[in-house]
Formats: sequence, C-alpha cells, structure tokens
Amino acid sequence: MAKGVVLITGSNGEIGHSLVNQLAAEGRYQVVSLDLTPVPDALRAKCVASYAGNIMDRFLMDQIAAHHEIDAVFHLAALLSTRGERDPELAHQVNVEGTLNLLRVAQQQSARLGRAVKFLFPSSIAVYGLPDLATKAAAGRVKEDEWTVPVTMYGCNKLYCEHLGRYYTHYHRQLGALSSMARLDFRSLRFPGLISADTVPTGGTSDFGPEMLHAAAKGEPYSCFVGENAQIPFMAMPDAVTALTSLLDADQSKLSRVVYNVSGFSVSAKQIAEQVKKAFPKADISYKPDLVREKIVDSWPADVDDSAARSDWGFAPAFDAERAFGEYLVPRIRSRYSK
Ligand code: AKB
Repeated sequence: MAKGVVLITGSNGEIGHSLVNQLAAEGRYQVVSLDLTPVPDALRAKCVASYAGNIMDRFLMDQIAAHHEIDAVFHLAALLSTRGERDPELAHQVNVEGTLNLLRVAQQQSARLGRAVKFLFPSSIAVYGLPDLATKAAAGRVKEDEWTVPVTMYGCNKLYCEHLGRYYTHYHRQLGALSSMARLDFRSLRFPGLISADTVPTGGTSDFGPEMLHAAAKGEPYSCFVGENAQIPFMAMPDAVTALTSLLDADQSKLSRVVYNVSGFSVSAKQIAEQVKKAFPKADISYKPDLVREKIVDSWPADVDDSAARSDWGFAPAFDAERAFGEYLVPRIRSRYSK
C-alpha cells in the first residue's frame, strides 16, 4: 500500500526540523514540506517534495493540494508571541489568515478524497492569561477551559484558530448538503515553552530557557529578559514531536476534546539557570528583566493540567527537568558546539 502523505508547514522552524527528521526516520509517511525559506539540503532529502512560499498564497496552496493527496497536515508555521507584539497585524495575517487558508485546503481535500484529512495544530500556553502573580499562584495547574483570556496577539490568534478548527471539524457549512465525511479532523495541542538541543527559537517569549542554555554551551554571557522567579512549564523537543505524532495516531473515538494541554516540567528561570550551571559551571547568567516580556510570561500558568491528554491518548512525556538536561539537552549541545 502506498504511504500516506503529510504536509508540514513551517518545516524550517524548530518543531518542523525535528518533525521532518522523526517522520522520515519512522518511514510511515511521505513528507511534503513548506516554508517561507527553502529547507536545507539535508532536510529536503527527507521529503518527497519541498516548497518555498507563503501559507497565505492561495494559488500555491491549491497547487500543493492538486499535486499531493494529503492525508494529514501539521500546520506549524506561525509568528510567535514576542514577534507578534512587534507587528500585531502581521501576526494576525500569518497566524489566522494563514491557518484559515490551510483549513480551507484541508477541508477541500477531505471532500475530494471522501475521508477526513487530519489537521494537527500546535497551539500554545499563550492562550491563557492570568491577571496577576497571586492569581497565577492560586490557579496551580490550569485546565483547558480555565483562564483563556490571552494578553498577546499570538495567544488571541492561537485561541481563535482552535475554535476555527473545532468549527471546521464539526460545523463547517452546516446548512449545506455536505456529509460529515467531507469535514476535516482537527486535533490541537497547547505546547508549553519548548527546548531543543538542535535549534534556538526566535520571536518567542519562552525563549529565555533555550537561549540561556545555548549561550552557556557556546561560552557566551546571557542576560535573561525575565526575573529569576518567572515560571512556566517547558518540554523537551523529542517529547513535543512524540506528542504530535501520538495525537496524529490517536483513535478518534477516544478523543473527548479537540484541544489538549501537554506539559513536560514546570521550572523558574532560576531553576533553568541551576541546571545550566550544573553542566557549564562557568556560565555567566545575569537578569535584566524586560518588564513587558516578563509580564507576558507571568500571565501564563506556572503549570497546566494535562490529564485529558494522558487519559484520552496516552500522552506521557519521557523527560522531566533532570532527564531533559542530563540525558538529552546537555550531552547533545556539548557535542554540537564542540564541532
Ligand atoms: C512563545 O514564546 O511565543 C512560544 C509559545 C509559548 O508558544 N514559544
């Protein structure tokens, strides 16, 4: 039987890189990649086709859909929270209009193939908005339906796109004669901050975690843009990729929601610094909070309740903070920067 085709947007980004590598290693799917900039040759070699272009380009998207019978979309392309605050209207265009364009294509593909195309959407902890630190401390591990009052354009965009996905899955053209088979199958994860050994993120507000680690590994000083008590959950990149592929594989009848919290470990900036200094004792880390970025981090929960993901589709992160730093991040980063 021919392998199914998955389309990955934002394939040049942090998650994209790891996901293309993982899917190529598993060999279960043919990967079609799309990013604004061409993917490097090593990644391109792992794809059946690679496109460089804009997700808002209707013509390009229709062309991709005409050339490939897409079974699943991983729509990773987005402008992150700090970048989004610098240009909110652009963030809305990319994050909302771009997503709508992808949903349109996936819906049409579902109708054409007569089966629901799966649409995997990484949402974010940024959909939450806690008003102050006292409320954050009292809220503890926040559930999916609590405190969804985001304070960033990116958080608003992600929350709205979750609703768009739910709409396309259950109600799209509900007054028309389309059968439910013509609808797509939207599944979303709310990721915490992600830390990868291979890439450093850009444009996010959880970037202080990965930036601190990568700077120390390169022997560079790091001035942290949040105070040492700022705390949010993080996840090691391999767990993020496994979460996406596990949700892709999950039995639809077991899914009680379209959007799931997932978490790895909840740590403060100071606890990240301690892990970094354990591995790199000469790390030069100081704190110079940017009050606006810190306020954004403070509006995100210190941790999330991911029990629905655990019980519905067996989510179980392999890495707590000790294992993430000790067994994945530090060894891999050491070898990366020693080359
Ligand atoms: C960001 O900081 O904007 C992202 C996120 C938490 O979704 N890493």
